[in-house]
Amino acid sequence: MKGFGVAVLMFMLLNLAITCNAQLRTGFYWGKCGKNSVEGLIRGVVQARLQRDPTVAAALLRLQFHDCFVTGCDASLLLDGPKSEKTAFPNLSVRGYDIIEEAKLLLERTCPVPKTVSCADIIAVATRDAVFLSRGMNYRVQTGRRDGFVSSAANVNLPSPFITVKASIDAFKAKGLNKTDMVLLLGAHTVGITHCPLIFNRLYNYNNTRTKDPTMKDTEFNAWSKLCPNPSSTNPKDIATLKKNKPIALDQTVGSIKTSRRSQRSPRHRSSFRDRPIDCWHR
Ligand SMILES: *[C@@H]1O[C@H](CO)[C@@H](O)[C@H](O)[C@H]1NC(C)=O
Ligand SMILES: *[C@@H]1O[C@H](CO)[C@@H](O)[C@H](O)[C@H]1NC(C)=O
Ligand SMILES: CC(=O)N[C@H]1CO[C@H](CO)[C@@H](O)[C@@H]1O
Repeated sequence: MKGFGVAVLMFMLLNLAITCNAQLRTGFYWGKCGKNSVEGLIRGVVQARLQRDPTVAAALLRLQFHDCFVTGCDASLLLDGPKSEKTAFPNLSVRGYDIIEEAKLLLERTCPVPKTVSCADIIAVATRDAVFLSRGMNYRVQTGRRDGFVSSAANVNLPSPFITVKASIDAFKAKGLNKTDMVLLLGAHTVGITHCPLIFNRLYNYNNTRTKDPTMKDTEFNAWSKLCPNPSSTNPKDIATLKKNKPIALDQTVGSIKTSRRSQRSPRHRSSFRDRPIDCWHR
């Protein structure tokens, strides 16, 4: 079921990309990196990371979702800069940049022609591999994406984790995605965990009332407060693991399953990957 959901999710993400870029095809990189397999090299990086940290799959799914939802799958999420989303937003819960960086560096070192592989493709392939290697489905990823180099604050429209379900449905609808898509996208990209600080307000201080959201059922409150008992925690690593066979219902706000929040992007920042510049999107 999880594998199915994730595969559908990826299918939708790929569709988002395809509508923006008609040249995508399976095996775009065949023969473009000497005798090396581009996808094989990326998979090696992901596999090594996953062995050390199984949460990498969720991190990459979320990274791809955030990238694709805003201006398509163009790696614009990787853009750095003094006011870029990555730095302005409390980014500790957004992870996986370093995996993309590691794969990019490996490809730059290995392929005879520099800048052969786009970061947008690395994200798509790495996410697929992380899903598959976490016992999800395998699926073909079409490649040939170009990295974007424009990033505009006006385009940032990821729904906040604190909005109502209705508002979330509308936000997805504006992207041509329906309720099924929404549930899969919001649910799958956490792969079974959520961040406690995102739901503390509903559990312990709803609308500054110092008590729970009155619309939250007691059974639900009991379940969640056991998973997230420390209301003062601001540690983004404070997470609740959701039990596979005991789903906690999605109720009238989506915060409980959602972890996305966006801040402003600054226009046109070069990717610097901290102090090591990689021209991720100019190919
Ligand atoms: C959403 O669209 C998909 C096809 O893209 C379809 O399979 C699904 O049933 C739709 N869900 C709803 C709630 O309309
Ligand atoms: C939050 O509290 C304010 C008053 O303090 C009230 O006007 C508002 O309707 C409340 N909002 C919700 C969503 O309960
Ligand atoms: C990947 C990234 O940009 N990480 C930054 C997150 O924010 C902390 C502090 O705000 C920075 O030190 C990280 O470099």
